[in-house]
Amino acid sequence: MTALSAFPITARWPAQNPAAIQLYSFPTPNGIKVSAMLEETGLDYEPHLVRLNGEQKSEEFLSLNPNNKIPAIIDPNGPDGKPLPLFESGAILIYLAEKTGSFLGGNDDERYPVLQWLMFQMGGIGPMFGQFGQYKDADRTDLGEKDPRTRYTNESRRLMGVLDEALEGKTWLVGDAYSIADIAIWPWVRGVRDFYKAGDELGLTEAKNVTRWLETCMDRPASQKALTIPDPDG
Ligand SMILES: N[C@@H](CCC(=O)N[C@@H](CS)C(=O)NCC(=O)O)C(=O)O
Repeated sequence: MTALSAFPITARWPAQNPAAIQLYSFPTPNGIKVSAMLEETGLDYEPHLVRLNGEQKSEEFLSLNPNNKIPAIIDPNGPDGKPLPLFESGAILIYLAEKTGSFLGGNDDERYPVLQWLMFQMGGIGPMFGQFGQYKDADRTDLGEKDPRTRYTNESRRLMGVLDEALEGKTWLVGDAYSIADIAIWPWVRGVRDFYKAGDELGLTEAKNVTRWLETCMDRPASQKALTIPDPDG
């Protein structure tokens, strides 16, 4: 049994070269980002086509990325020589850059600006250009499933569900310590509940793990302090 065969995704997309990084993707912009990086680095990799006609929602694919989106990878030779499964193209780019010591800026001064522009893409360019593409051809009198409010509601509910599952039986999102993964997400979940008052609409009320986790995050003195920094009445 190779290390890879422990990953259910390999039953549907078998590895011909189990020593290589396994790439599960489709050539959309987010997919191309990772393929381009793999080509640039010269790392040995094996691409698997995941058709976006529902294959990304198959049980096998979800076992690697519960968020049903390409790209995702498994590096059979990850940190400490152990296999590393990873999704989210930005995280994969950072991982491959650190693994190869390349494309993270020419020196330490450039590292954080590189990450800044990567986040600019992940948080701004990708979601906004992508949503533009979703609605570009929408018939304004009959939006049907393309109605933006329906799409954003459904997608937000789906993401809440992914988060809830990720927090099953866990205090924190990753490992056993509070991390920037928790810090980045809880203020948005709180915003859904307290600012948008959309806890029911976006599935937070039924997401028991997220609700518990939000309370734990918000109980931290630093979190409580952060709610009024800078003082909005100041
Ligand atoms: N934030 C994710 C976004 C990935 C993403 O949106 N992938 C699209 C293709 S570009 C996808 O797989 N969509 C299928 C779906 O949503 O069901 C990343 O950067 O990896």
